[in-house]
This record gives sequence, structure tokens and C-alpha cells, in this order.
Amino acid sequence: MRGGTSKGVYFLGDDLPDDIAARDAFLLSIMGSPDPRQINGIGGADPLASKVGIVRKSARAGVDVDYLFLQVYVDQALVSDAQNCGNILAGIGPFAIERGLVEPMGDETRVRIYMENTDQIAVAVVQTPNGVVTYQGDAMIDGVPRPSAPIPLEFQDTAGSMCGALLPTGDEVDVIDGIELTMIDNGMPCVIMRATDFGITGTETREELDGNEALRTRLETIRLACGPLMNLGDVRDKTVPKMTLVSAPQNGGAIMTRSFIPHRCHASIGVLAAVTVASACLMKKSPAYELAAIPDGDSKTMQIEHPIGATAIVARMDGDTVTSAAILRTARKLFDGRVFHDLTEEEI
Ligand code: NQM
Repeated sequence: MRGGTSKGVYFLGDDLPDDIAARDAFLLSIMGSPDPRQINGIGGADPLASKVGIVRKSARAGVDVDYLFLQVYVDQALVSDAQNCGNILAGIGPFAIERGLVEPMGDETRVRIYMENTDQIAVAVVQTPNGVVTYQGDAMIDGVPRPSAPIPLEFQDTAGSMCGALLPTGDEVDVIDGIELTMIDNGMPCVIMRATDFGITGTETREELDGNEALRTRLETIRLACGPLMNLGDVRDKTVPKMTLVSAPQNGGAIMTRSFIPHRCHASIGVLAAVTVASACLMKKSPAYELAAIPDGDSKTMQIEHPIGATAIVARMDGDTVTSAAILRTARKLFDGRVFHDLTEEEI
């Protein structure tokens, strides 16, 4: 399925091995990793299209399904549960209804999803006219060329999803390697820095930035230093924190971003990363604050600009604190079937 601006393989938990090593070997095999082209599998040769969602009926009170996100590395033999994904999340509600884990309720079905990676809840509203999931509709999101049915997602209590606190160092601003930055986690651990501090404008294309070896090396040095300070430990083999370069908005939005996830530049920006950037924009000492254009009021619609458009976040505020965030996503069912691994008896 396409979930938001990502693409992934969605499984029922019971269809995968319980043993984690066996599960990961299976996922690497079906995706075709490690290989930059993933030619021997169904992965899309891009971190945004090498993702897995695992869904189970939930035993938790007031929760419909449990969702575990796994990032299958493209060019390394690694499968990581060390981050959440708000884009793959967009496909979880429709998948759960289609697989009979959730009963459709009228024309719209609210699905309460426990996100195992971060121990948090999201609510997705899925269009189910006459009790059947539909993917067709007229909602557009930047980064997806065609319209689909809207799937609003709402998040609450996302602060400190992986770092234990919204500001894991306790400060809105720190200096690492001579760069002023904000280490923040409102759903996704991110390091927010001014693009201009790296000698770029922050409006470069994804390809230009991916080709800038010096920039990528510098960002990785800073990322490795931030990992332990953000309570994430050694992040050498982790996809967090995301390294986000901010600059003044160009198209009437709140802020412009270029987000490294963490080694390649995102084609747009992650859902929870956008919520986290929006939160940093509201912090007076953050490098994002002076660049951001913040709307008034307790319910702020903030367009987080990115290389191919913008992602709108509706942040509900209590004073200076974001208490909940909502975002519009869409999803599309692409293929339903059976996938084959190529592991030998010994490898299984
Ligand atoms: O931040 C990519 C994506 C993501 C993550 C990444 C995401 C999120 O766009 O919630 O969705 O940051 O690796 O799918």
C-alpha cells in the first residue's frame, strides 16, 4: 500500500515468524536488501519505499489494533523498529478494516491505533461508505499525484515519543560542533538547525543535497553526537534522529524544511517529523522560531514546507504547548497477495 507519501508492505502479525531474527531475515529477503537497487525484491530502492507495517488486533482497552513499524534498510542488512512512521500509519486503518480486525461503522470508521514503536495512540478516520473501505476521493496531499479518500490522523501526547521528553536535554537550544540546534521529539526525534549555518539556502533540491558529501558528513557527525544527548544511545545503526534544516517559508507557509532521514534527504517530510518541526517553531529560543511565520490562535494550521510542497499540521495549543496535532493523509491499496522469500533451509 501507499501510506501518505511512503510505500510499504502491510502484514498481519500472525502471518510472520514470532522469532525476530527469522522475521527480519524474511523481510530483508522479500524487499531485496541489502542492495541499492533492491532488484531481487519488492522494495522501492528508496528508504521511503522500503517500509513494513505489522498489524494485530489489540488486547488493550479502547484500542482497535496494534501497529509496529519496521524500516528495512535499502543498502544494509538491517531492519529497525527504532522509529515510528506516520505515513505508513495512514494505511493501517483501511488494512485493519479490510482484514476484518475492525468492524466498519457507518460511512466513516474511527480506528484507534496503538503505535508499538512509541507506545502512543493515533486515531484514523477511514471512509467506509455502506460499510466498505474506499480509497477513492478528492483529497490531495503534496507528493502524491492523484486524489484519494481523506484519512485524517490525530495524535495526542506525542511529546517524548522516543527520547522520554519533548526536549531531551531540557533546553530549547544547544550548540554542537559550533551549530545552534534544537533537539526535540514531539512524535519523531529531530535535530532542528538553520540551513544557512551550513552554507546553503535550504531551498536546494533533494538531489542537490544528496550529492553534497561535505554536508552529509557534517550532519552525520552532529547526529552521532546528538544521539546519546537525546537518550537514543549510539545512533550509528538507527534512523533517528532526523536532521532537519530550516529556513524562512517561501510559499506562504510556516517554515521551509529539508529533512535528512537520516542519510538521504526526504522527498517531502515525515508526518511526525512535521509535527515535531511545528513544535520547534513555537519555541522562542529555537533556531526555527525566528525563521517561522506562526499563525495566531489556539488552533494553528501550520504549513510545513518541503521540497515538493507542504504538509499541513493542525496544532491545538494550551498556551505555548502543543496538546494535540492532526494531519490529513491518504492511502492506496496497490496489491493484495502472496510474497515469496528466497532463504535457504539453513538461513531460515
Ligand atoms: O515522521 C520517513 C515518512 C517518514 C517518517 C522518515 C514519517 C514520520 O515520511 O512520521 O512518516 O522520516 O524516515 O514516511
